[in-house]
Amino acid sequence: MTTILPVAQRGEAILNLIATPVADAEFSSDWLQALSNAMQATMLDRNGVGIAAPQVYISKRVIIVASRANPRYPDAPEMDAITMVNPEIIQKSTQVVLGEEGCLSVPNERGQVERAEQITVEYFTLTGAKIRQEFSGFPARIVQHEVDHLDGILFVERV
Ligand code: K2U
Ligand code: ZN
Repeated sequence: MTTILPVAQRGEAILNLIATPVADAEFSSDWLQALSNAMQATMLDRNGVGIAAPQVYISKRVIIVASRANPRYPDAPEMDAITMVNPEIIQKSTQVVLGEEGCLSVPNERGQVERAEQITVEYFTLTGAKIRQEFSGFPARIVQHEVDHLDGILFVERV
């Protein structure tokens, strides 16, 4: 059964917290899988290209990144949704790029945000496998936007 969760809106304290890392005991758990499924269903229901657990009132370091072509980024790559647990951006290009962003927690607002063009992210899968992956362009933007959520930062604070 698909669970659509309520999405926290700007001004709600949960969005300003530093989210807690997922504990080792939670990897490969039904709980973590259910959280990922609910986050993905909620993101898709809102036509998002990403979502962070704090946005659905869970202050844990879990994000989903799911780039797809959209009106603002017509040439964005289509990618299978990636669930990242305890993501860390370990490298950022000096080259930055300005781009339009929105946020499921800040409806009816758009803004130009400067992000690193290319990043390297280390994260864990739901079963605890450690992954190191490079992203550039729109997917890199989404990762940076979602990791900001884990650190209590909304894109409007970067406009
Ligand atoms: O975290 C969120 O609130 C989801 C945002 C993610 C996002 C990241 C980078 C740039 C824009 C948005 C939602 O996807 S907002 C809806 C959206 C979708 C495509 C392009 C712009 C905005
Ligand atoms: Zn957002």
